[in-house]
Amino acid sequence: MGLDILIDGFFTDWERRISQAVTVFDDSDDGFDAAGSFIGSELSDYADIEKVMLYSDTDFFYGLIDTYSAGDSKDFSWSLFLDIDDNPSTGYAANWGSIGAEYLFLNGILHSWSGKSSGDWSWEPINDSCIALSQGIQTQHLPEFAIPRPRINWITNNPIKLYFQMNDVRGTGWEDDYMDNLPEFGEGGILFP
Ligand SMILES: [Ca+2]
Ligand SMILES: [Ca+2]
Ligand SMILES: [Ca+2]
Ligand SMILES: [Ca+2]
Repeated sequence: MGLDILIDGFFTDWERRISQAVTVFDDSDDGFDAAGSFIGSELSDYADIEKVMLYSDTDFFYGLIDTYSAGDSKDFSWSLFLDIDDNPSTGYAANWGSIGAEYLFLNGILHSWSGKSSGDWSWEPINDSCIALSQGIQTQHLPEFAIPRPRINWITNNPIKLYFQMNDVRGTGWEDDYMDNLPEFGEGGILFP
């Protein structure tokens, strides 16, 4: 089993799979601050999600986050919440409880939820063979990843639900961050495939 999409932070190899991939578009200038207030055009282009592309084969789940400009990887962080059973009552209550995430892919490191109640921010990193760019690895690239499907316990053809966040790391702590979400706050997740 080999990778069907190259994890190199570049977009061009997705064109080969454009008819099979799922593309979900996001609005421009629709970010929020950490308090949940709309900040619109203050969001930097490199943290403003334009679209995500999703694709899977038998072995891997692939994704790409396309922003309005490529950024230096130290200026942003990215998160993907995965609701593997498409059930908001199991896992972490992400996106204001509209999805229930069993896994969190944070800057390319997979985590398994270990909380007891749905509001617990409790994640265990999984040491594994996920492949991802670009956080602390390369700069001026778009985040791209491949997750082996057994690592997220997704071995059926049942759809999973996904929620993306891109943080503009402008200050010294999370409270200084501006963020963009896909789907927007409280609006659930993307069903894939
Ligand atoms: Ca690529
Ligand atoms: Ca956006
Ligand atoms: Ca769930
Ligand atoms: Ca958005």
